[in-house]
Amino acid sequence: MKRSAFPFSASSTRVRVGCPAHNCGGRCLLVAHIEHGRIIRLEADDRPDSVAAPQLRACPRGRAYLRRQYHPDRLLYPLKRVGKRGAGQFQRISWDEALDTVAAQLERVKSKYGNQALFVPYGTGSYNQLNGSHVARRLMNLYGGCLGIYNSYSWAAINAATPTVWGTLITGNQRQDWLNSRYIIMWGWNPAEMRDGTNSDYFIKLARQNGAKVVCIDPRHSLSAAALADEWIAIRPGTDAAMMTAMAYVMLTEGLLDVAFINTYCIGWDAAHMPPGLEDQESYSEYLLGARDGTPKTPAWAEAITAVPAATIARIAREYATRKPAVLYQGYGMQRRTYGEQVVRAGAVLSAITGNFGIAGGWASGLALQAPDGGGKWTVFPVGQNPVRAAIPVFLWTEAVLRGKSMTPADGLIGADHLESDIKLIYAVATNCLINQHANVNRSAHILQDESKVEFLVVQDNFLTPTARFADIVLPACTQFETWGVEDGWKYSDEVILQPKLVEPPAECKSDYRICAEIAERLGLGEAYTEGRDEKAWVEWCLNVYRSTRFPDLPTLDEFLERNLGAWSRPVVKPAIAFEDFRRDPARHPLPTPSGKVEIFSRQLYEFGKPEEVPPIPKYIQEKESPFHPVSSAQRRFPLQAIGHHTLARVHSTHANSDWLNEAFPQRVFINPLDAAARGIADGDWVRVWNERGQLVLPARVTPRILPGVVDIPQGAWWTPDARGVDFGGCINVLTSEQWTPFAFGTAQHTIMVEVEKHR
Ligand SMILES: Nc1nc2c(c(=O)[nH]1)N[C@H]1C(S)=C(S)[C@@H](COP(=O)(O)OP(=O)(O)OC[C@H]3O[C@@H](n4cnc5c(=O)[nH]c(N)nc54)[C@H](O)[C@@H]3O)O[C@H]1N2
Ligand SMILES: Nc1nc2c(c(=O)[nH]1)N[C@H]1C(S)=C(S)[C@@H](COP(=O)(O)OP(=O)(O)OC[C@H]3O[C@@H](n4cnc5c(=O)[nH]c(N)nc54)[C@H](O)[C@@H]3O)O[C@H]1N2
Ligand code: SF4
Ligand SMILES: [Mo]
Repeated sequence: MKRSAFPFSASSTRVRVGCPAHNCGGRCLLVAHIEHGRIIRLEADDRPDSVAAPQLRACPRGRAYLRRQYHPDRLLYPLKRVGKRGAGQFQRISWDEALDTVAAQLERVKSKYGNQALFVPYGTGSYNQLNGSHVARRLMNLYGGCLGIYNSYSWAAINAATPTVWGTLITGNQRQDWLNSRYIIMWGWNPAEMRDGTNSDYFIKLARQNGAKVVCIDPRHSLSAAALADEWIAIRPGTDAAMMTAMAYVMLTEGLLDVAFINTYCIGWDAAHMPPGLEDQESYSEYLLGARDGTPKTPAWAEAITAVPAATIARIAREYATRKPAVLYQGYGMQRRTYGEQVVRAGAVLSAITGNFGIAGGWASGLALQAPDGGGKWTVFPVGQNPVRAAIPVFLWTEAVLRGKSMTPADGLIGADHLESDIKLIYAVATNCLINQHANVNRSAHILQDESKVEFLVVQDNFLTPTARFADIVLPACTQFETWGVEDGWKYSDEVILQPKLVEPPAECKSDYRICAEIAERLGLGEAYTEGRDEKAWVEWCLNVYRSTRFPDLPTLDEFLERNLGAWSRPVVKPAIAFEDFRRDPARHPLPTPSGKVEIFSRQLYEFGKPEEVPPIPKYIQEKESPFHPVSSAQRRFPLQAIGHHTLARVHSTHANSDWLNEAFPQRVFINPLDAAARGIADGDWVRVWNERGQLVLPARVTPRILPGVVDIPQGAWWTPDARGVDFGGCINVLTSEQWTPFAFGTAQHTIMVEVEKHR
């Protein structure tokens, strides 16, 4: 490839550049063709390819990026609201007026209510170090702080539950090790579509070429079931813990387990191996055999719950227990549910009792950040310390608006036993989580419409999103091709990717960093915020951090630019294996759990004191909104389970307005022919989907690729209500519930029931 000259000349140039770092599940390299100050073409990584350092191959979203970059609806000027909150009526204003207003409101709310009234919500529009919500967090931290958040919409239950078993989140091997595996279960995992680290699908393909059998367990015949698996097992959503439990039952009763091994490495397996002082508690084998509750967790028991035939459950149990080494990889969709913690623990325990941890080709299930160090450092840009210690679980922001002052640690509040203020000012950067991506859109809209609650709302984005329509001030951010940036991998990371500024921002757009710096200036914090650096200088600063903490051989910015490197990858020649030491010598290398062992029984969960919803051993618990509720209840009106998978068409709601991606992956509700026939619905018909929280109207895709009784509305389409509040955009969050999981206080957005009928 031709070298490029920086800064770019007017003539044609080809530049390697990181695909804009949204929360897309990957991090890839693009080659941008630039002519006369405009990007005219994007191609995929053209560097040499190897298993140790594979090309960072782009997906359709990256390849279609120019439709977003040059979209006619890009925000170009600051706006101020002129109509009612949420009505979407705005007027163009100057940057001075916009930023003076934001600064004045910050000062007003801070002096009236204190720093706890200020809030920067979860927002994942940019993981580029120089853009996105973290640059606003730095501003807030310098300004005395704002109400903190912890956890995420992505991984709430899995983040909280994984360490209750393993004591750490770093339970995964580096992915090149999958090539050593003989059996891989993709459990609710869809890496062919839901990017989960660039190249995860590629490594599964290589493992399969090496002879691994791949099984996919998903209510949908997903792209991964089609492209990567030898077998698809359709399962009823929210019941995976029952299948996992029955698998353990089969292993136990058929003598497929090495009990001495289990008792060496684990605590809580049987009555003789319980934590000291808790010997009278129910052990895992007692639960499996039904010794206390009278219900043996047989495959037949699980069949009635999961809709998976008992013989299949037993066969998968035998295969996973004997065809070693084996990987049980858990996706995250099934933990975004009412009892999301249980499925995570049940899966982790299966990997432990079968001895599939700490060995090449195995996999200690759970979140599985990669050994040895957890992979990427999501934020190296120095956001600083938040002087406000109080933090809420990110999913509970509406509670902090409605009743912040009465929230307590029982609501997941940490760092304080109460809050001094409700949320009064929101500075929303790179997020659609106030409306589109949060649960129960109609409820969130109602809350935000009330100007006596959130008194001031500023939104900073590239488009007038459903969230931005509720703003008092809208600030136009440039795209990541229009400023300097740098990023590392998504979950798995053995690379650093540069995002040189390719083109000038259109009209009056500015970078997130520049906007925050200009607000800082007005608050008397200009120098403290920038430390004299512009975006490019901070990129150099970040490269130095990567170099000193993870990648000693990382090139300098000048080398990156001169050689048009785009990305730098550390080859993985000898993949790291999680828990290798513990496996070799558990006495000398105990796990960082209270017992030093794998905690099938968790004392921490026991002490949490909610055994019905947070049992100390993993259990299947029936969800509140489920097909099993008594027919007299509301569930009878809403007989179908609805899930919303992460589609290849979008990064959540980002790209929702892309014409190319919408043509390739039109937004539809996927429904089984049996359910469709019962309702007189034909493929392509417009249907109404509703429950007690809202309704939407969209086309139906009638397909046997989804289990009967389940519908799927891919999450992330833009909420587009008509005058009566009926959504015509296909946004599943008009139907989802704001209820949270019992231990992690995380989103349970996938647990909902709906009804579907033909739209007339
Ligand atoms: N029902 C349901 N809801 C879900 C999920 C689900 O599975 N089901 N998944 C949840 C998950 S896992 C997540 S992570 C969240 C994601 O929710 P969000 O974090 O809200 O992610 P996006 O919807 O992509 O919104 C990001 C916004 O950032 C903007 N943006 C992009 N780049 C930039 C930039 O450089 N600067 C600025 N200022 N703006 C930028 C985009 O235009 C977009 O409006 O959604 C959650 N919501
Ligand atoms: N293309 C694309 N890739 C993405 C994203 C995106 O928006 N688009 N977002 C990224 C982000 S931020 C995140 S957090 C991850 C999210 O990754 P996940 O949460 O894993 O993604 P989902 O699509 O919600 O769920 C994965 C699979 O689980 C299935 N599933 C749903 N419920 C159940 C269940 O109860 N049991 C079983 N067995 N399967 C179930 C779904 O049908 C789907 O095929 O994806 C990342 N990658
Ligand atoms: S996976 Fe993410 S980084 Fe890679 S091309 Fe797709 S959108 Fe871009
Ligand atoms: Mo996510």
